Amino acid sequence: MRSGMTWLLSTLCAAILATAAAAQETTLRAIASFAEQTHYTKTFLTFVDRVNAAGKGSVQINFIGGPKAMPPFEVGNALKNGVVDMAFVTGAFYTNVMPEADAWKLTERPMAELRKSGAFDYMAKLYDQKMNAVFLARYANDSPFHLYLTKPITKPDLSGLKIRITPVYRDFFSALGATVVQTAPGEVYTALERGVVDGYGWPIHGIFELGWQEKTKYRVDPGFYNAEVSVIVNKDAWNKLSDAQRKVVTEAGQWLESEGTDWAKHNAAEVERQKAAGIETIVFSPAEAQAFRAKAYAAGWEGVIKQSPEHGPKLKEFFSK
Ligand code: 173
Repeated sequence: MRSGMTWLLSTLCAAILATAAAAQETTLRAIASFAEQTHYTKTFLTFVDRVNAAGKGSVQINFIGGPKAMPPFEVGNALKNGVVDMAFVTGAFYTNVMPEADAWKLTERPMAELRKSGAFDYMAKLYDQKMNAVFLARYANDSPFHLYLTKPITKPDLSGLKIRITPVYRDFFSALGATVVQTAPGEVYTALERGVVDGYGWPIHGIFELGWQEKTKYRVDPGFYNAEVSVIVNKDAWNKLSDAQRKVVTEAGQWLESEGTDWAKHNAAEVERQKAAGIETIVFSPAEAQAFRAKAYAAGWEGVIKQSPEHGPKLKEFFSK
């Protein structure tokens, strides 16, 4: 009788616990480091919607907000420490936590290839060790950065010019002789308006969303590097998810990385829009253009290797063409 009772009770308990576990919904708190009206963050919100639809009753993402909710350069530590569970961010914003993250800008191979070659696994290990994070998906890709100016130049020489940067552009623009000023994207408009800077680095896309076309006279061609914006997840939060929950988030990540945006099409439209807005292009001679790009990569890798003598050379091998 006694053992029958115990059996009944433990069976009941097990059943109740199993039901509770199945019913338990996990919510991940997510932050974006680009403004909410940008194409970047709008697409991230589509990713969030996909998770929330497929993960109904299982896993949900609670979008906290953009850079007004948390300054971009603080996102790395917040993700590492679990203040947020998920971040939509570019490597240049968290070099304080993981200097190697800035090397994503130097990839000259598609993500699908990097995921097969060992390059992705190498980076994933660094995210694990240095950032307490899981790299879920790269969103921005196949899009160059450019130098935008309020004053014309005739050759690849930025002597006497003050240029707004992030770590993405620091080594290259410094090598071209610029005085560099680091700011978050949210401060660029005011810096241009007040004449604190004579130009800025930014990808080929996105300036209209921030109103910068009003203050931009020139775009320098060619572009250089490869813009990166990705979704990363706090490792403790990731490890707490069940396999089924991880599957939901992973599949949305795969969508974001491979189908999130047709960058070639998006960028072509942005180029047209810049032209229509009267932004002139400064085009170097073929020889100068080639030297300009070569200098970009040389300075970029030199910077990465200086920041990370241990991993920089290996990343160069993996990422370069
Ligand atoms: O703020 C920036 O210029 C920057 O570093 C960046 C990186 C990736 C995409 C857009 C901007």
